[in-house]
Amino acid sequence: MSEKKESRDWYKEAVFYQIWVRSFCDGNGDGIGDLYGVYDKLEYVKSLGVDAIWFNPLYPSPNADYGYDISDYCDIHPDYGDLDQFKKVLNKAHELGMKVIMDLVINHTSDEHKWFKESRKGGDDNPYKDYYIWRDEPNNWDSFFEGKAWEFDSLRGQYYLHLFAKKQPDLNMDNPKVREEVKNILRFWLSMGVDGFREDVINFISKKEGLPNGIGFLPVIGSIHNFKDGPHIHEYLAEFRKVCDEYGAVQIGEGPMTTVNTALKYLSGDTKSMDMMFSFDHMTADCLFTEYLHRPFKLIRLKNALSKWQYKLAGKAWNSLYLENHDHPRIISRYGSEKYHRESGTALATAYMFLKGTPFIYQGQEIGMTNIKLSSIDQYVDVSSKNNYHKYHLKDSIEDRLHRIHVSSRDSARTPVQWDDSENAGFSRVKPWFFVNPNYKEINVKNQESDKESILNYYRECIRLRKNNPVLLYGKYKEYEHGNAFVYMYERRRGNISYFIICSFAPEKILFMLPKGFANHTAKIMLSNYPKKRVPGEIRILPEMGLKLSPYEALVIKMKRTK
Ligand code: TEU
Ligand code: CA
Repeated sequence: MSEKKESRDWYKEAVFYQIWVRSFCDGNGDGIGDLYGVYDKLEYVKSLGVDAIWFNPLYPSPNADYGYDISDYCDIHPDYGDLDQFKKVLNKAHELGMKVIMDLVINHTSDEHKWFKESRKGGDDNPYKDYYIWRDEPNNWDSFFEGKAWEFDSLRGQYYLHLFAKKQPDLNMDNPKVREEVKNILRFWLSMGVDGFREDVINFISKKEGLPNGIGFLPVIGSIHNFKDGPHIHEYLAEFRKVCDEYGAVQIGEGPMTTVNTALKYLSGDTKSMDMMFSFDHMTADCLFTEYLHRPFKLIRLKNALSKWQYKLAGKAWNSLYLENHDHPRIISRYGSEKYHRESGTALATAYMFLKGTPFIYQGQEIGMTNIKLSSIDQYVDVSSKNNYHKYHLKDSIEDRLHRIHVSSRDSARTPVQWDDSENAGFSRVKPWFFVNPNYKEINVKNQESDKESILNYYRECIRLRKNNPVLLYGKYKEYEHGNAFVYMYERRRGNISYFIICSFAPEKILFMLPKGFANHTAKIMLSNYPKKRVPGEIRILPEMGLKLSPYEALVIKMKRTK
């Protein structure tokens, strides 16, 4: 155990792959992705060069929020297999040299969890009575997913709090019994051999005493200060950290609306309870707060967010790096270009994979899967997409409202993975549980395996270059030409060796003037997404007249620094 403990820092040199199992691969032919499919694809995952897997919730769930409404924390959803199959997957992943982390969702359970069913009954000697947050009168908080944050329960004769969907009642973390339950869940999975947790909306679990009203006229946002980074958050997380310490388990917190300063409290000093936090700032370069409030993409906003986190965490804490996950639409459709699919997909990979921190790759991102555009809201299944559509912009035309869903829906990240060009994209022998993106004939793993310049093989290149490379792992970050609206350029430096990462986000050719002092230096090309134009391995003299960048051109060059 102590050996494992000492090695917790493995996450700093790791690349993670995220699996949303329902859409990953169907192994038993019922149209739903499962752990049999995962088992068969572990060699593929390994072939990317990744070191760890994060599984979205695999537990029994009525799927009101696709797994984030858990009805049993210590079992596997029958759609995905059973505990034995999970152990097989875990062991095989370990044999292949990959760690496995689970999703821990403890802000809320499903309303079908035994605890909630019992809690509804009330009664003074009921041990589950105070497992949830019950009140005679609701306050004015909104939920994120379904109207007001309070729902009346006729059996108990009281209202319960749900910050997310109605079927996701919030646990009462102030109750020590609930915290004991959480610790038991941690121990259950850790003693099985799991290597850590991604902890869902972890900054929401402690609510302000008395649950005061929020500022009424601002939906959701107006009440957030009453439950984000709440009064006891760091005490409670210290209790959970202690359990994780016993096993050397890695903890990654998901914190909606986390700022750098609040994140640092979780990541450093006396209150350190997490090894990394998922931040959201860089997810709003094309929207306000959330993708549904869409605005045109601006590279400057992306650069602001990335640089802010790079600079402010430097020397104090470790970043997590991602462009996609199960909650966000596909990145090429957002920050890149479906027209320049390969070019922008590889440029986006270059832009984030070499930042300081641990990169996460979401299933399908490595082949550049794009957003799906379904023709009616009834075809969507995500609770938040449906809610947004039915609640906001009701005066707009159906087309306009549907367009908002096309650019924002979480369902775009949840279409079946496109393995090949056969029926159902090779995801399943039968009709899949959800729509396959019609572009699967062109965009699929099989095609890209055989194409040296594919997005898939480019991700492999990125991971290879990053691996065991102290400059790219630990070197200092510095951004250049911040004001440039089309090019993101940064340096990773250690000692006298620097890597420069240059990515164009322009859909046409541009001339990029290198910063002062760069001209006439020799540089080695380490990676390029136009490998015929700039051959990796070649040494070039940097031009005085600027670099002619092709659409979405990205390159990594290595230079010796003299000062
Ligand atoms: O996400 C938290 C979160 O901030 C999102 O719900 C966000 O508000 C939403 O994606 C906007 O569309 C976590 C999980 O990652 C998400 O899948 C769950 O739905 C949510 O918590 C509730 O458990
Ligand atoms: Ca299945």
